Amino acid sequence: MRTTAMLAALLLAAGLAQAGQAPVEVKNPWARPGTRGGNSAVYMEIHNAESQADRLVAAGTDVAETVELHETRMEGGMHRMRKVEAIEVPANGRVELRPGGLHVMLIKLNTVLRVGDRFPLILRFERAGRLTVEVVVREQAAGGEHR
Ligand SMILES: [Cu+2]
Repeated sequence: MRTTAMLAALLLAAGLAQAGQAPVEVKNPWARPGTRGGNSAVYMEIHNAESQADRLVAAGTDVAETVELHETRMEGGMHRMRKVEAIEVPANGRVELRPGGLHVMLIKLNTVLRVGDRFPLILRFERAGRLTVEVVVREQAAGGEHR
């Protein structure tokens, strides 16, 4: 299965990454509720304490068949999503994944995601290596809109 292969690749990459003080920190990871077979998206703040920029290059989780890095842009008055190769995390800075902007796209959920549910998400950074975060499912913050 595609997810399994991806997780295996992430685990391999993690084994090669150097262990050390966490240079990258993820705050408030959350996902929108979703139905089995449907889609969802994960949002978070990524902080980088290093003096060099890092990049989020992959993400994986068992709750979805496919996981992609996406950005949403306004085009002709409409929100359009597209896949991106990586999400830049500036040196001594942060990047925010939020509704209407960058997000981790969960495609074809293997399970229902209800408000209050939690699931692990593996993030792979070019420099910082692998990081697993616990994502909580909650309703979208007021004013935000996905798609
Ligand atoms: Cu998306």
